[in-house]
Amino acid sequence: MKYLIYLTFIILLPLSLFAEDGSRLWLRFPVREQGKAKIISKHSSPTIQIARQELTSHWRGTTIELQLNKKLNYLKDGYQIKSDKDKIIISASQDTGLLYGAYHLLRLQETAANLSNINIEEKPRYDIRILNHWDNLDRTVERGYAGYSIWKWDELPNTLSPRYAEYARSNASIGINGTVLNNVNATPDILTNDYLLKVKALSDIFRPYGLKVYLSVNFSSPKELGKLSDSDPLNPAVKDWWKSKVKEIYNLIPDFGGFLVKANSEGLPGPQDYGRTHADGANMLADALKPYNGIVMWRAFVYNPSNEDRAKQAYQEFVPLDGQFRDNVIIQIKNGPIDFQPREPFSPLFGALRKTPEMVEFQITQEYLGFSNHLVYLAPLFKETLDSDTYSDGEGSTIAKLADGTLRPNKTTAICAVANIGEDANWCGHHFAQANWYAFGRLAWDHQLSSEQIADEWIKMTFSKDEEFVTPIKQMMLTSRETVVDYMMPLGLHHIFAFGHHYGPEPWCDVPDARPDWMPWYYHKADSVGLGFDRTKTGSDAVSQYFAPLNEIYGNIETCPENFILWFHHVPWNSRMKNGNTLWENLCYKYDSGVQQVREYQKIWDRMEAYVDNQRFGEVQSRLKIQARDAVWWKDACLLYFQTFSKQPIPYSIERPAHELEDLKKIKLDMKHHN
Ligand code: GCW
Repeated sequence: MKYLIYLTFIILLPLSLFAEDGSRLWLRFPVREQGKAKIISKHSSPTIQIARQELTSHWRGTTIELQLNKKLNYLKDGYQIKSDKDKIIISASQDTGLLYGAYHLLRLQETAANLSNINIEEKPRYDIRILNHWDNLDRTVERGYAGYSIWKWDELPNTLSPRYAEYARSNASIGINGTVLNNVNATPDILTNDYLLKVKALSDIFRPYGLKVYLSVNFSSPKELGKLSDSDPLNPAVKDWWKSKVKEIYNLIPDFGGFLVKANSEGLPGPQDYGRTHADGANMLADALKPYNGIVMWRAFVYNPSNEDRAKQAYQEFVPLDGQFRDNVIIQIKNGPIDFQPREPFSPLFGALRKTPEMVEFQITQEYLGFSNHLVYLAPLFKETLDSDTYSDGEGSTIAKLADGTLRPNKTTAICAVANIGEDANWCGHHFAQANWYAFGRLAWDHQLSSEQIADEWIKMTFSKDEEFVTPIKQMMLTSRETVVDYMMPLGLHHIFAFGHHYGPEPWCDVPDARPDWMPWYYHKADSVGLGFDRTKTGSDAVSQYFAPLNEIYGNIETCPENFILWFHHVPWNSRMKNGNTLWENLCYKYDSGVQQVREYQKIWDRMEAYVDNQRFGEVQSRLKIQARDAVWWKDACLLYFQTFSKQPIPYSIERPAHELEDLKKIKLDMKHHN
């Protein structure tokens, strides 16, 4: 019997090695034939060793020389790649630059780009390009939909999963150079010596890939862990506790990056517990980190149940503190003022802090975008924020340029996103969700890349270079974000998710005694007059937090972009929109168009069967079925519910509802999260 099991294992092994389970991500380089061109380098380091190894194994072209050149330090960890007679020279001032250059060349090879007369110079737009893992120490992942955490805390530091190096390599291949290992809802335990030894083990694996480790910290750690009487940032004993903790960390991890902090937000402790400000709290940590060049990423995601519009609160909290932060503090701001919705206008805090560096926080994990069931390519969402003009320093003050130091020189610039990575074989749950990890890395490196170019690269590296495949799949990806907006929350609707989770619709939800700002009605404000949140001057006045002329543009129902109309206005059901239809009609058409689009995606995908391996084809196909069913669920739930206010028929030209409202109201998904 034992023998049989052994035999089956041996037989199945080669199969599983080559199973197309998606575990290789976009790194599907062919193995290079022997006896081909050489890879030369005068210098050596563990990082250069990896660069050489990658090229030796996978590069099929001419000889490559890797050169360290201090004169190129103006490129930071960027690089040059140049054709030089019969070889190609990659040069950089840092060894990580050489590694990034090696991956750039391999990407060109894999996307069938022209490799003659190469002349490339690349400088990353942001210094710190970092993933935020919302991974808990018990290996659950907050808002994670790809299985348990890849960090096996219980086995660390003695057992090291091969996935750790694969993770670092994948990040390096797209220029990501930092990772926050644990959830912003941090437990003090991460700072115990036991855990720090585990963190050290990970950082030792990541280091040669240029990937620095950061940690989320709980503001109460001195009290909880150090048994101090409080965690007041002005208490000298608290300051000393952090100083010695930071010293302990740097003794273990000399290149440790710094702390990420969620404080006084959603019930977490913070400086305000002691009557201090966010600046007091951030500065205390910044002082402890300063001698080691560590930084503090202090989150602006703060809001309280109050009479004030939630969308205004981060701005109100932080603008008065501008100028009070140490120079190694960066304020980390979610792209929108509420919370990673399918579509939000940008947070008005961008550009409003004139003396304090700001960084964008995106969410790669699809908390509000169908988890890992829905195919949604997020580069267009990321770009929408990055390309938004805040007008803070006049026309052209885009968020990308404010945060990358172009408009306001910052000592350190950064950009981050909440990861969608878990233990699943394909890392991200949905094969296409890998594209969002990829896209974040590429945009963090260069926000000028187009969504289309990034999709093009990713498709060719991940699936196929055949244009018959690339063209329709790219089209599907590029439209997928607008599609999800259409079937979930068109025209500026937001946060009408079910209370127990953020997956399905529950616009009717009303939980007695629950926080109003966690209730869908707080956001959609449906009544017999119309729909939408009045944030104009006569409403909550959130519009006034935007710089001119946006305050006027958003504040006027005539000029407000229609994709934000219900974000900023309470619009009468019969109000005419630009295409001549009423609000109610357009709402119906939008939901319907979202549903029809997903049906199109199913057809597109089914036609592609010949180009994709069976496993990935089948898995994507199954998830598209779920997405199509969910889209109908969303459409029916929202239209049938809003119809109880509009009292108008659903236009006869569109697909009829497939459900009864009362049945939809009974659906309760069993999910662990509260709001
Ligand atoms: O909206 C919330 C999410 C929480 C998350 C929080 C945050 C980590 O639903 O799960 O907690 O945002 O960003 O801090």
